[in-house]
Amino acid sequence: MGLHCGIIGIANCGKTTLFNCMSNTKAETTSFAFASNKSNIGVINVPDSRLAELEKLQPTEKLVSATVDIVDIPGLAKGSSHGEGVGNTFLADIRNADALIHVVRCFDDDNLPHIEGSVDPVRDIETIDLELQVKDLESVEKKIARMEKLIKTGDKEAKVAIEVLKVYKEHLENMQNARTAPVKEEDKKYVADLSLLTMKPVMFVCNIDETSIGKGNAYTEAVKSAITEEGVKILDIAAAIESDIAELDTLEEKMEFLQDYGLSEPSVNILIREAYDMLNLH
Ligand SMILES: Nc1nc2c(ncn2[C@@H]2O[C@H](COP(=O)(O)OP(=O)(O)O)[C@@H](O)[C@H]2O)c(=O)[nH]1
Ligand SMILES: [Mg+2]
Repeated sequence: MGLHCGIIGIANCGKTTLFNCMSNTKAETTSFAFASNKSNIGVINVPDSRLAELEKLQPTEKLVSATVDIVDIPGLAKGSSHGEGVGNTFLADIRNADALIHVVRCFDDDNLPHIEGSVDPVRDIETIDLELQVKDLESVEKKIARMEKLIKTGDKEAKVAIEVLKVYKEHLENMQNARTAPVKEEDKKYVADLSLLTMKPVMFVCNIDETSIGKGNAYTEAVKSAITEEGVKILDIAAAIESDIAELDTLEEKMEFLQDYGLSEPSVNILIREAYDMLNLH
């Protein structure tokens, strides 16, 4: 089984649009908030320009590129950790992911009302993070309860485990993600079995309109100021434009279209490479 990368984000931020550009499969995009409760899965090749170059030098029978499984996970919304929206079956999909791509709406569109009444990507990130933190807190608290029982049987390791688990508990209660908890590398084993959702490596995609390509906008600036976590990548992608490009038949047409926007390759290619790097680093 390949590496799994999950696409998350609030309703209508462009997850499925982005998924379609990445995977070239056609899943339904719609503006109905809880349109789908099933995750879309696609296997994508990691575009590597070096592979093509190598092929020229030394033709091989088959060009083998790396692959990543990409999963478009709908359903996350305010209150979804309590079963609102489509319920929380999607949590299993997030739990199975090795890394996450968090898509945020950074475009205005009067025809596409935002579920919260306004476009505010920083609020949206906090909304999603909070839902995941609530779930993680549940997992940590359950394990603390289990360890407390073990301590009564004289288990010494359980005592150490509880100390570490309490650090995570406090961190999550302060609305922080598990991956930033002040815990030593060797102590992380005490939560490894929990597959904490906010422990997973994440990168952000700001879904922008075409006029913001290459320069960003006030929304993307706000996201960049809000995400202070070290090593977390933030990419601007105009998903709607990328999906138009993906529809074109010939490479020439695609290149022409890209050049009109000052791009040298589809931004989703960059995204796929970044996602692959993120998966391999962890
Ligand atoms: N204006 C604009 N609309 C977009 C963009 N990306 C997606 N949409 C539209 O937003 C709606 C929801 O997109 P979808 O990908 O289904 O969002 P999801 O709920 O996150 O999967 C669809 O009608 C898309 O056509 C964008 O960059 N700009
Ligand atoms: Mg969708």
